[in-house]
Amino acid sequence: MTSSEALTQLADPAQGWRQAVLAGLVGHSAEPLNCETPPPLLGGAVTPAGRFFRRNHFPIPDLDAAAWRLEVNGLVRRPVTLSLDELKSAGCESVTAVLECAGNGRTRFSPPAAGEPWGLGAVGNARWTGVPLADVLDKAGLLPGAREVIFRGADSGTVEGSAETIAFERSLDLSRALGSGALLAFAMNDEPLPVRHGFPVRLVVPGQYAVASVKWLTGITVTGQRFGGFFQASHYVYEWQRGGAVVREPVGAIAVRALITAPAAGDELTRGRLRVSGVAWSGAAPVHRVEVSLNGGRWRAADLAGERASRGWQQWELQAQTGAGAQLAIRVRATDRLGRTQPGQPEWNRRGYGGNFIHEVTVRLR
Ligand SMILES: Nc1nc2c(c(=O)[nH]1)N[C@H]1C(S)=C(S)[C@@H](COP(=O)(O)O)O[C@H]1N2
Ligand SMILES: [Mo]
Repeated sequence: MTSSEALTQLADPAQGWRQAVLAGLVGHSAEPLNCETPPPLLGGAVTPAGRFFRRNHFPIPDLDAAAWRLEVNGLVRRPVTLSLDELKSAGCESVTAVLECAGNGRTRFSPPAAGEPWGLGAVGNARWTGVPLADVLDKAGLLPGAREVIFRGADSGTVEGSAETIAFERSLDLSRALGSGALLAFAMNDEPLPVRHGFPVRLVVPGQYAVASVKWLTGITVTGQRFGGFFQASHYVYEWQRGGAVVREPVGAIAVRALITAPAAGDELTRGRLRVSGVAWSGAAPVHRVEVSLNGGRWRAADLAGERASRGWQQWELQAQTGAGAQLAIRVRATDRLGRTQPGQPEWNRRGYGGNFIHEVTVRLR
């Protein structure tokens, strides 16, 4: 047991659940805490921490900031153990970035895919502030043979198929660790990171599915091998059925997606002028185009609103007319600068990752 593990308290699951439900989140489980944000609560430039989805595999550790240490070791010239003040003194940067669970949209797959039953709200956008991971690795000095960087969280528990207690661990290959703008973040929307989002320090890897963004970070190990941990090699791997074979591929860049945040499904609107708005993002490149279709009609371009986003989501809106029917079905799809558009039908995979289904909202007209 390391010193930081010995000092771990656990957050109260009943309280975590209550807070989430009061904030309007949809709860899937209290322990571990798994909750998502209904799309109408996702409008806006950033997602307030209170409304941000929560995704956990194990009980939430409530770490003592004064006792917290980050160990950086493995294939480095100068292994170090950093206190929070020492880490913060390494200089800080901020980035607004989307975190999206790789399983977001999973319940739309048919036949059903295995895993947490996420609708479309396991996503949020926040301004993260912290120390660039590349600077910390640079200070430690990578040794020849370094290939991957393993990140360890203070949370642990058992997973299916084994009685052994394991920590939450993930790795990044060196190019992503150094080149993706990853931060060791200690602030979310300019406030200290809440306990449930990784206090005191989490990794944030912009553009990658959020499983990469390890919370309650206590260890960084540089290795010459390929990391084969449970959350790296067993789960969070696409299992595509292609040509009679199963093709495995670890989840990586966040797939392009748009959500309608207003109006909400089931709203009753007055016929005539219509304003549709929402958010859109892609991990591979900034959003280039957002298109809306009304009642299955032609795709028309929405206006990109607010600031042009690079790693965060892009707000968008469309002004139109409702038409005369009793109902209106509104669909939206996004395209990024690499030309990736949301597909009509995302490719099925056993665990239902990357389900960037087109969002459709139906409203009533009067
Ligand atoms: N230590 C730790 N980090 C973790 C996880 C976890 O269970 N433990 N879950 C990951 C997954 S799958 C997701 S989607 C995001 C969720 O981050 P959030 O709860 O801050 O929204 O955290 C990632 N980092
Ligand atoms: Mo996730």
